[in-house]
Formats: sequence, structure tokens, C-alpha cells
Amino acid sequence: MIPNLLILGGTTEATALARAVAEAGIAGIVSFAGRVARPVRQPLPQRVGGFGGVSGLAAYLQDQDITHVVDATHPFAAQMSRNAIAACAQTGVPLVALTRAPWLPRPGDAWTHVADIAGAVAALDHPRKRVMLAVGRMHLAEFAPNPQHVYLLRLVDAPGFELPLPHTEVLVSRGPFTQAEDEALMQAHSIDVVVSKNAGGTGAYAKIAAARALGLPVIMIGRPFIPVRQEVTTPAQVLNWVSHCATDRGV
Ligand code: 3Y8
Ligand code: NAP
Repeated sequence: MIPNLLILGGTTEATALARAVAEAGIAGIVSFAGRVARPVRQPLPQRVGGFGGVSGLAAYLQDQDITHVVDATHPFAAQMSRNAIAACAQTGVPLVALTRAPWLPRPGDAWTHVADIAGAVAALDHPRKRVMLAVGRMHLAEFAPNPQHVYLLRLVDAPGFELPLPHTEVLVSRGPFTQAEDEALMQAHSIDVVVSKNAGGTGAYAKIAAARALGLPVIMIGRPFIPVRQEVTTPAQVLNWVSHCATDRGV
């Protein structure tokens, strides 16, 4: 069987995997949801946009003769991951997830763990602070119940819509970021508290290290539940999986 991979992308690790797949001379395509204007260039062909739910993804796998699916999406992209599990179960196409461990607090960290975005909103229910809200654009409206704060928003693209918060400073910047940049940013904006998803990996960690260096508290949002699936943590493990796993279709 000649492998033909679908990589569900949108993370630093997915880009690194695409490079390893291209260098190994394996065919594949990287898929983006189309959340941002210009996804980072990939060393493989890429496609942008939803598949149309589980049925759309299952049809895509069959129409494109995909032999393996690698879910390298962000740990908060839970809907995509659930759809991949269902579509691969339906079609018999093998699935592996390329994941990254959650960050763990280190000495000097001042984290408040919350279960989800709503928990982060509840943790902000106090008088005005200067809040670095580095959770992207999609969930900003959920923070509207706490309009008293001054929010520093870091977004991949300019919002393109009326912001749901009255006091904001918007920084249009995509990662990966560095600790030095994030320390300077937090000092320049006199940040009191940082709100972060527990993304794991390296591309978003800069703000966590910067907060620790500056002695700032972090409201850390835990990951959504994703049903069990096979998981690996490096591109080499993905390539090994591809070379060793036969498809149920026996091709
Ligand atoms: C569209 C594809 C690479 C990938 C880079 C990683 C690192 C930089 C840090 C902060 C946190 C945040 C956000 C973030 C990071 C990497 C990685 C990561 C966080 C791109 C990308 C796409 C997206 C979508 C975007 C979300 C948003 C989340 C910004 C590409 C750049 C906050 C997540 O405007 C929007 O609608 C943005 C939406 C989903 C979360 C949200 O809820 O708003 N990522 N990010 C993917 C697609 O269309 O399928 O252009 O490269 C990828 C990256 N973003 O190869 O260099 O691996 O995590 N992305 C979070 O972690 O909290 C920023 O500011 O400190
Ligand atoms: P999500 O909520 O899990 O998915 C919602 C829908 O978006 C999916 O059902 C699917 O639509 C479409 N979709 C998501 N990822 C896709 C992909 N890689 N290729 C094609 N369609 C995709 O996803 P999300 O949280 O919005 O994340 C979207 C993308 O941004 C993902 O690629 C993810 O890796 C990246 N990202 C997200 C975050 C984050 O914090 N959520 C952070 C960094 C990067 P259909 O049902 O129509 O197929």
C-alpha cells in the first residue's frame, strides 16, 4: 500500500510533521480549518476549510484514497478530534494523534487551574485589573461578563468585528513567541494577570515563562475531553506508525 496521509494541522508540531513526511518522500496533505487569513506555509500540499462534519470527512477519506489520518490539531480543537475518531472508525482508515503533554506548573508559577473558558471568566470576577487575554479570537465574547478589566488581546488576525469588551488593547501577532518578547509586552502593558489555555508544546509557552519571571498569576484553562485514540508525541513515531500499520482495507 502506498501511504497517502491526511494531516489535520494548525500547530507547531503539525508543521514539523509535514516537513518530516515530505523529507521521507511520503505523500500527504495538510488540512486547516480556515480560521486565519494566511496559514503558515507547509512543505506539503494543503487544503483549507471544514469537511462538513463526520460524514464529510468520511467521504473525503474515501474520495481522496487517504490511507492514514494523523490528528495533529491543537488540544483545544476537540470537535475536529472527535470527528476524526468517528470518521476513521466508520471508514476503517487508521488514525493516530500527534499530541503534546499539558504544561505542568514549575517552582515560581502562580497558576489558578480552571476547567474551561467559563471557569476563567468566573476567576476574573473581581475589580478592574490589567488582563493579558491570550486565548485567541473565537471565545472573546465569553469574557463580556467582566467588562471592568483592561484587556490586552493577542490575535492572529485583526478582529474584523466589534470587540465585545469595552477596554481593550489589541496586538495582532501570531506565534511562536519568545519569553523575552512576552516579558517586555507584559511590562509595557503593566499586566496584572495572564489568561492561558493549557496548550502544551512550545509555541505558546513564552507567556507562561514570562509570567513566572515577573511573578504574575496565570489563570490556566484545562483541556477539553477528547475520547481515547492512539497517541504519539514525535514525528518519528508517526512515521514509524505509518510504516507498521496495515489498513483494515488491506490495500
Ligand atoms: C489556523 C495556523 C506553526 C503553528 C503555530 C502552537 C503554536 C503559534 C500559540 C498566545 C496564544 C492560540 C491561537 C496560538 C498558538 C501556535 C501555532 C499557536 C495561541 C495558527 C494557525 C491557525 C490558528 C488558529 C488559532 C485560533 C486560536 C489559536 C491563536 C497557522 C497560527 C490563542 C491558542 O483568529 C482566530 O480565529 C484564531 C483561532 C484557533 C484560538 C482561538 O480560540 O481563537 N489558534 N493558529 C488553523 C486552521 O485554520 O486550521 O497559520 O499556522 C497556528 C498556531 N497557533 O506551524 O507555526 O502550536 O500551539 N494559536 C492557544 O494555544 O491558546 C496564541 O497568544 O500566547
Ligand atoms: P474545532 O472547534 O475542534 O473544530 C470545529 C470545526 O472546524 C470542525 O468540526 C471542522 O469542521 C473544522 N476544522 C477544525 N480543524 C480543522 C482542520 N485542521 N481541517 C479542516 N477542518 C477543521 O477546531 P478549532 O478549535 O476551531 O481549531 C481550528 C483549527 O485551529 C485547528 O486546525 C486547530 O489545530 C487550530 N488551532 C486551534 C487552537 C485552539 O485554541 N482551538 C489553537 C491553535 C491552533 P467540519 O465539521 O465542517 O469538518
